[in-house]
Order: sequence, then structure tokens, then C-alpha cells
Amino acid sequence: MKFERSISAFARAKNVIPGGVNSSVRAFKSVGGTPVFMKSGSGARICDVDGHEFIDYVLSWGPLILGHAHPAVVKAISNAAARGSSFGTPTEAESELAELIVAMVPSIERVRFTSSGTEATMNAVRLARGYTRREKIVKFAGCYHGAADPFLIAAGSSALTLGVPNSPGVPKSVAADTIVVNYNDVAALELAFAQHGDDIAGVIVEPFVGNMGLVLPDDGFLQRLRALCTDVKALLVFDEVMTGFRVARGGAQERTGVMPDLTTLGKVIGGGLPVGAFGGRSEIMSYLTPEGPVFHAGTLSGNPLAMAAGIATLKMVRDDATLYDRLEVLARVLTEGLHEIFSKHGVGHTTAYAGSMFGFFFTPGPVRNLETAMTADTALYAKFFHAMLDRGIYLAPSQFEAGFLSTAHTTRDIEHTLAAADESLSSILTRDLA
Ligand code: KE4
Repeated sequence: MKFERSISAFARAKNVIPGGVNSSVRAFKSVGGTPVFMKSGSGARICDVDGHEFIDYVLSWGPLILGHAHPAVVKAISNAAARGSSFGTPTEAESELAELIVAMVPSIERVRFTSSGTEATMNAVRLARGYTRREKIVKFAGCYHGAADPFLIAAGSSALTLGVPNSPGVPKSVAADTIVVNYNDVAALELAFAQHGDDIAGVIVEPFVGNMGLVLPDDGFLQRLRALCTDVKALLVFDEVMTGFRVARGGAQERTGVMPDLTTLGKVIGGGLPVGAFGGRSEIMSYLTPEGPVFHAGTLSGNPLAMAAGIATLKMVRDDATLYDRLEVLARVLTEGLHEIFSKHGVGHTTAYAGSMFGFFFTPGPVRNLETAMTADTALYAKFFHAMLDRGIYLAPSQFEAGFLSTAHTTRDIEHTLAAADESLSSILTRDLA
């Protein structure tokens, strides 16, 4: 495939935008080549500025569970836009979306909206600190909670991809209050609690990690984490910005039965428009201004267009009883097919799926944490990414990301993807042997 228009668009962008992108992971740094500039999407497909069409497994990094430009979502946004885009006042749409979230996410009694997942996690941690009057937070190496200072320590996603998991610019004083533990390492977690217990305001965790690639919790890990937080009265924050309405209708907390004290959400709840949210028990949420002392604000928090897109999306998620079963079947067929193809070509790999999310690593695995994720063959991933791109399949441009399915993906799409994967590995391995 030729990407002339993307190449010139990238050159233009770099004149006025650092790196030519507004979010680092889009820059193709870890897979090489020029980021593909997209111009439209419909259902499971996106189209780039050169007119190439791709089956899309990134789906804007998770939000588009109904696929691109779903008619009900487009209609909701355009109807809302015709009434005005923002008022800076309360609107009933905010209550309607909040009611949908409260009805479907088991631990959430009340919720506050933001305009991004980063704002949601940042405010959830401030609330945990204000509620407990403590300062330390615990996070897990390789987990990503957005681009706020407290989280850019051993961070995943594009911080990991770009080799800056500990970003410059984060003050030592901030880093000193972030305790980093290895994911799935109960012994290390118990040690951290033994050392810092009564100083821990909260633990923030991706219950199913999407930002190292997809890494699932060991049996009992989340249950132990819950017990440790309860013992020292620290708040357990499930960062479900990615897993919310993705691994199950009620997220990882519904799937595992482990109830956090606070949950952060984003992506799906905005239907592709900028929304984040944080919520939990009413008593904790009452600590937020103007009811309580912990400050939160945001000019476009609860924006009417974003609320309309979220309401249209969550109503369809609520009313489609078999949605998650169907998507998990697609994810299983895809990952089992990839397993067979990788095995056939003698490529070390491991695969995983949960609800509408899937992932694979080019390492024999098991991948249980950042250290084992980092053994993945990122050079092979880069070749595979481009070979699949040339065959009309758009995967995440980084080994350390998850893949996503939508209600618009079909079994024929999966068959086409698996055929492309088989051809891609054949061509890569033949070339490598030449
Ligand atoms: P945003 O600020 O990007 O809306 O959300 C931050 C965030 C918080 N928590 C989790 C678990 C997340 O996955 C994210 C954002 N995810 C990345 C994808 N790995 C967004 C893609 C990007 O950075 O452009």
C-alpha cells in the first residue's frame, strides 16, 4: 500500500503540532513508518486519506463498541448540536447518562463527569486523598491511568511504548507519594501494605490491564487487593476507563464480583466524544464540592453533545442482552485462530481475551506483569503490524496495547483477519530467511 497523502499530511502536522500528533501513541514510534491519517469510519471499518479501507481493531482505543458512525449515535449528536453545544449549566442529559451508569455499574451510586479519562483518574485520586486524609497511592508497574503526574511512574501504554514510563517533569515530591508494585504480585503488595498501610489513601488499578497489552488478573489477586484496602481503610479505585462496558456490561467489577470504592470510566460512556467519569458510594462522593470540601470542576464536564452520544451508546448496550456474549465469541474465535496461525509458523506467542477486548504478545509467556510483557518481540510486532496494515487490517500501532471488537464486526471480518495474519507471517518469515 502507498500512503502518499498520509506522508504529506504528517509533514504538514509536524510544522504546527509536536510529533505531528495530539496523543503520543498515534505516532507509530514503536512500529515505525508514517502514522496513517484517517478521514472517515463506518461500522467496523475506517478509511484513510489515501482511500485505503481497514478493518479497525483500535476503535479509537476502545470507545466505539457500536462501531464507527452508528446511526443512533450520529442522530443523537446532531439533534443535540442543533439545540446548542454547551451551556455551562446543568442539563438533564447529565442526569440521564448518570442514571444509566448507576444502573449498570454495580458499585457506583453517584457519579461525576469529566472530559477525559485522565481527569477522571486525577480527580478520583484527589477524592481518595481528601476522603482518607492520607497521601500515598499505590499503582502497578505497566498500568496506565492517563497523563497526570501521579500516574507517570512506571506507566504503561504510550509512556511504555516511548520508553518514558517515568516521564521527565514529574516532581520528585509527587513521585514520592506513588508506590509502585508489580501487577499480580501478592507478596509485593502485602509488603507495600505492611510498610505503608496507614499512609495509603488508595490503590488505583486496571483490574484487567489493557495498557501493557491485555494482561488478566491471576485468580485471587483482585480479591486480595480488596481485602488489603479494607483492612487499612484505603480506597480501592478500579480504573475502568478501558474495561468499563468492555469486559462486561458492568465492567471488571461485574465480571469478578470484586467491588471497588471508586471507579473511573471513559471511552465507551462517551460513544466517541470526550467523556470521563468517576463514581462510587454516595457517602464518598458527597466529599466533592459543592457538597463537601474536595474540589472538582470542568468547563465542559457533562457536555450536552458528549452526553447525547453516551446516552445513545449506553441505551443500546443496556438493551442488547446478548451483546457481550456475541463479542466474547468473536474475541475467542479471533484469538484461537491467531494461536493456531502463530503456532503453525513456530512463533512464540501468548493470547488473551475478555469480553470485547483481546490481545496477543510475541513471547511464549505467560505474560502476568510488565517484566514478562517486556520480553515480547517488538521488532516482530512492528513487522506484523505493517504486514497486516498492507492487507487492510488496522491493529494497535504498539505491542503494549489491547485490541477491541464492536457490534459491527462480523465472523467474515474475523476470517479475513486470520487469513491476513497467516499471509503476513508467511511473508515476514520468508523474507527473514531470504
Ligand atoms: P484519556 O485521558 O486518554 O481519555 O484516558 C486515560 C486512560 C486512563 N485509564 C486507562 C485504563 C486508559 O486506558 C486510559 C487511556 N488509554 C489509552 C490507550 N492505551 C488512550 C490512547 C491514547 O493515549 O491516545
